[in-house]
Amino acid sequence: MTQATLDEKILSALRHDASSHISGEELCKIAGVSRAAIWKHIEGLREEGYSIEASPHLGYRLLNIPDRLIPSEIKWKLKTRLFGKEIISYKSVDSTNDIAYGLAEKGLKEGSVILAEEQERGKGRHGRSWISPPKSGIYLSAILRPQIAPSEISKVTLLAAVAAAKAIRDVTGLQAMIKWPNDILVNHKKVCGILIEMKAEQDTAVFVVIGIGVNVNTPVKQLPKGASSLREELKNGAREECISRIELARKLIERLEEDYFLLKKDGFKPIMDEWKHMTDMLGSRVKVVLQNRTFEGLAHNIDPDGALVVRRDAGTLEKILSGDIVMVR
Ligand code: BT5
Repeated sequence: MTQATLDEKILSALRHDASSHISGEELCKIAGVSRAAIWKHIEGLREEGYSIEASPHLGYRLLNIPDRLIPSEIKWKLKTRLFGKEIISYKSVDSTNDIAYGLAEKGLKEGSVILAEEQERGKGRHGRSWISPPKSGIYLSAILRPQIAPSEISKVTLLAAVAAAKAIRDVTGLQAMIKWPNDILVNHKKVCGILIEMKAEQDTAVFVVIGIGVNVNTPVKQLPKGASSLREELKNGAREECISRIELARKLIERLEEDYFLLKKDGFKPIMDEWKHMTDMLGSRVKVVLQNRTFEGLAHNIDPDGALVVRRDAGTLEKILSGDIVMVR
């Protein structure tokens, strides 16, 4: 039996009824090892940050789990059929998207999730970087193998934005809003960004990597101007404690699966409808920044492929597939 599975057995027995103790003898039976081995593993779990009470007469009781992105903690109570069945979590990586891309090429299956406590070279779009301080944010990449044409990739971006905004709302109650194509804002400040990467062959996507970065408990001074974290925005609303990254990561995975299955079953329309309910940019004045030009206009609509349609001042409609949008206030 490997260390991980024994730890897992002990934890799952402890989690089963966290309000009462479980005797050493019972743990021995469940795990199939000696009392000395149980003790050694309890000590190991404590070193990892678990708070486990040991009382000579009553046995062991789980008091607290560490707020680390531990796969078994995220999987505990995860309500999915496919997503998050495989979760690989790293302490530090260059970019979770790069890891996920490499593993997807080697055949890692759909729904697998890569997480990291820190990214040293977190990626934004168009070669930009994503600041990824340790232990306070979520850096997550999920592998999808959708049957779509490469030209439909915007649909996946919008799907990921809807899923991320809903997960943030579920866990924090904050009014997370979407800004096309890939920003999640709270009080007009960016708290989450999404980077979609794809490997395509001829006319189909071989796999897609959805990368999501969320500033959860991140101190604002570590973030670029215009950015914030969920904790910071909650503080303004008087809640002081840290937000559970485990709970949010679990919710992100659940929402991604739910929306992905919805896309497969009913097509893009329901996702697009939800997207429109979670944005306040349609009808607003925007500056569109493309690689070789910029212009202003009114954000008019999202077209059936997920592109932004902007009405230029001369009245013409322009479809934007990829670019940056600055809100003009
Ligand atoms: C994004 O790009 O917003 C996509 C971010 C995706 C990050 C995730 S984390 C997991 C996965 N692995 C990766 O390597 N990446 C993905 P873009 O729209 O280009 O925005 C980038 C810009 O946002 C930067 O140029 C900064 O101005 C700003 N920025 C950088 N770090 C930020 C942060 N932590 N919070 C808010 N804004 C940030």
